[in-house]
Amino acid sequence: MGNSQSACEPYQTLSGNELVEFTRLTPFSRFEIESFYDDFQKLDHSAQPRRNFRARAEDVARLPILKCNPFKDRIIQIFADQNSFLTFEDFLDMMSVFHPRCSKMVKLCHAFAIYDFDNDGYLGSEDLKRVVKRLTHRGDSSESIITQEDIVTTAERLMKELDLDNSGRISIEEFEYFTSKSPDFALLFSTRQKTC
Ligand SMILES: [Ca+2]
Ligand SMILES: [Ca+2]
Repeated sequence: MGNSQSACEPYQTLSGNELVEFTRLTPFSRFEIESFYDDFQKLDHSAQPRRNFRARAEDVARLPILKCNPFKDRIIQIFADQNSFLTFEDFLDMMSVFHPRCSKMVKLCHAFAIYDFDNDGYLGSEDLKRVVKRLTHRGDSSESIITQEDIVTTAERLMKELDLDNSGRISIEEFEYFTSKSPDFALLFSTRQKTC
């Protein structure tokens, strides 16, 4: 997504060309994009708002759509750069995954990547334990409402159910098969998750 205006130009609003481009490349309406842009620019606390502003991951994590999501850091990490900053384009790409019109396959691939904590392309036992722990966290703390023993038992049960070829790890194909019967996985990218 290009930016036809100078990076040094003070922030005013998105240009007509940018709005046309963003509405073409994302599922959002012009109004939604302008609203997102306002929200995004509010994360810029510098004296003079900048067009090339990049938001810090920890600031993005405090936005209402993410702040109660137990995987917010993982979600943001996928779209942020190596230094944990997001441009407005990165932000729009991330918000697109939350959109109801975003395809199930795109949501599925992102969910798989978020659950794959060690980034080895599979969901292993340790990944599942971390997923279960986060899904059962207590309020906004990192503590689970179930015991460590129950976390391990639940992760083992999940592994047994999803690991169709008994390889000891879950491939994206096995994950896809599971989620085709259990659509709740998409709640990870639901805009309804607003209470912690
Ligand atoms: Ca893994
Ligand atoms: Ca397997």
